[in-house]
Amino acid sequence: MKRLFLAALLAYAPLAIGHGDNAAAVIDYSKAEPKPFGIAADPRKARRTVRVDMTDDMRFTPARISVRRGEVVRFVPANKGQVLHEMVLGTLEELKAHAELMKKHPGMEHDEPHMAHVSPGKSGEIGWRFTKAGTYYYGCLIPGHFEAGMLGKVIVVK
Ligand SMILES: [Cu+2]
Repeated sequence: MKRLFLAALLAYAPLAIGHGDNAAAVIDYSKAEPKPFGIAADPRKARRTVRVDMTDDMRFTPARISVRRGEVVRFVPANKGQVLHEMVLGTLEELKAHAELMKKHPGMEHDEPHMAHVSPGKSGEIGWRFTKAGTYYYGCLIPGHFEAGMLGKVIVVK
């Protein structure tokens, strides 16, 4: 199972969609693939914008967000530090597996609608609909950052 997931990650890696700093890139939300933690959604349809600051002390602020099931959230991760940071949504298991993969392949390009890579001083955007109640996470998977505790929690309530 884990092996399959990693293989899938590698297979999708070259399909760079390009958001974050390339906010102009177009994502076709009608073709969004459901994930265990929800589905990509057009951020222009969001009623709510959640700004998340990312800092070089390896923290997200806020580090805990509560959303309603079905609600489209527009996340705006802002990099307040001096180094690259990213916001990647997922289950804790997926984020851990992905962080391991990033450690093994530091130059690995990964880009999908549930993540934004953000250069210092810039901000990115993720549009997401959480389709199931539960606890999900967002992490920075740049090698060393996740391990240092760069992790936040999304509580999805009914
Ligand atoms: Cu980071």
